[in-house]
Amino acid sequence: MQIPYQNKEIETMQRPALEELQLKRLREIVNFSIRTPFYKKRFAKVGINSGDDIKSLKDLKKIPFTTKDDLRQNFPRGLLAVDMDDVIRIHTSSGTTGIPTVIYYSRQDLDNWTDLLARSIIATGATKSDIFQNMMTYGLFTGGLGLHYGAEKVGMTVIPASGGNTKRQLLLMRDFGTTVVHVTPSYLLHIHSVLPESNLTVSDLSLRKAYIGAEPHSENVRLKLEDLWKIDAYNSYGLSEMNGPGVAFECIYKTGLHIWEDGYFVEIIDPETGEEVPQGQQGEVVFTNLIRAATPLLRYRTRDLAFLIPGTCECGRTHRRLSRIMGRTDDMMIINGVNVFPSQIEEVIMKIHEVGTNYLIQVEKDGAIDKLIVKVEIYSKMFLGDARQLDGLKGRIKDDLRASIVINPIVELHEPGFLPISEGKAKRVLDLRPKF
Ligand code: DLL
Repeated sequence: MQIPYQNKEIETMQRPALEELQLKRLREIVNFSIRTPFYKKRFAKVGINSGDDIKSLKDLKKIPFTTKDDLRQNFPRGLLAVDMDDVIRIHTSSGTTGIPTVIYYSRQDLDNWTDLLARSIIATGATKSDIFQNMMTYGLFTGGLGLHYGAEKVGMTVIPASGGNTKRQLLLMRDFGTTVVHVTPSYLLHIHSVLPESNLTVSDLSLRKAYIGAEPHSENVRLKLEDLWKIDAYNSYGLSEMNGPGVAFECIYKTGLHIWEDGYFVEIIDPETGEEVPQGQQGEVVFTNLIRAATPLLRYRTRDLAFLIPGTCECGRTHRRLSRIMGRTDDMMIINGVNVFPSQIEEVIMKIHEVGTNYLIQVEKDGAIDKLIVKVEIYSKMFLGDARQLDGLKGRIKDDLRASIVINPIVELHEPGFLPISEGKAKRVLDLRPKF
């Protein structure tokens, strides 16, 4: 079988040469990092004064981990390593309390990222003849613009549809003959359920492939999507802190996600001890971005749990494969592809003085779509007043939540004592979505 490569030399590079390339890039990135007050201080503590002090890849382990909190505490420019005039784009990560995590990109950074996305697309067998509809949200979220530029680089015809408006998505697919989509798996399931209302069937459309990512999903969800749509579905993984999508992507064999190791140095650690786990064992994924100068991030703890798949892939690529994401080490929820921490919700509702102390965050499935219900107890005197006052309060809570978490929740108001009181550690989140 003809294996499609974008850059065969790099993609099939023998491991010693690949590691040599990683070392060269790591040294360069250390030189950029040292320009930031944050890393300068960190490196001083471990005796690193320049990239030359990194003698082998093992020396990376001298550098302490970087966390999301480090990014927040150094907001907005504490991790910026180039002149602001050289920054041509900003993305931020969803799912942070108050302060977002910001990533700056220089022109070269964007070119590097785009290149990896083009590589990912080509690895799935797609070509310039494909019509690509990007259903990931355009904006500060990296799923929109990231894939967009990658697909243009491949030469595909790009439909920048962004998320939502399902009937229009289907019309675009029909009218322009979309062959490839990039989408969250839950949304692609939902779109299928809307086909009858749009008087369409799968055979009226030309879809052949879907790139599914930005949220956890099981092998069964992939198989279901492939069966419903009669397509091939490829797992697409990434995170804003590592540019966005295109960190790891499945090739035509769909046996795990190739981590583009010339761009990202991967470690899998025991989240408790920080020590590297044996190959094949599940742990927390840690990445060092080797291809971004404007916001260098070294040994970034993703909080995602996964493992490296032993052995090599039939495609001939030497870049190792990551398993699907098995869970998280923190309480971050992903609701319809948007990251939300319970603390964000608490922060909003506790600012509203009519709200009492007990609340519950419930997440459930409504068909394929995630539904967020925020149940709050309010002081009983509120129930004695005007019903319009209650509606007003509900509306206010909803608006404030939407502004903070970018998700439209259902808000329920309850009298004190309605919600269960937990003895000991409060259980604030009830996630009723099926587990995998
Ligand atoms: O979700 C980037 C992205 C966009 C990836 C489009 C793929 C497609 P963030 O908003 O920063 O960035 O969220 C990153 O989402 O740490 C994982 O927990 C989760 N995630 C992303 N892709 C997958 C996936 C984008 N394929 C966080 N499977 C990550 C499971 C995923 N979880």
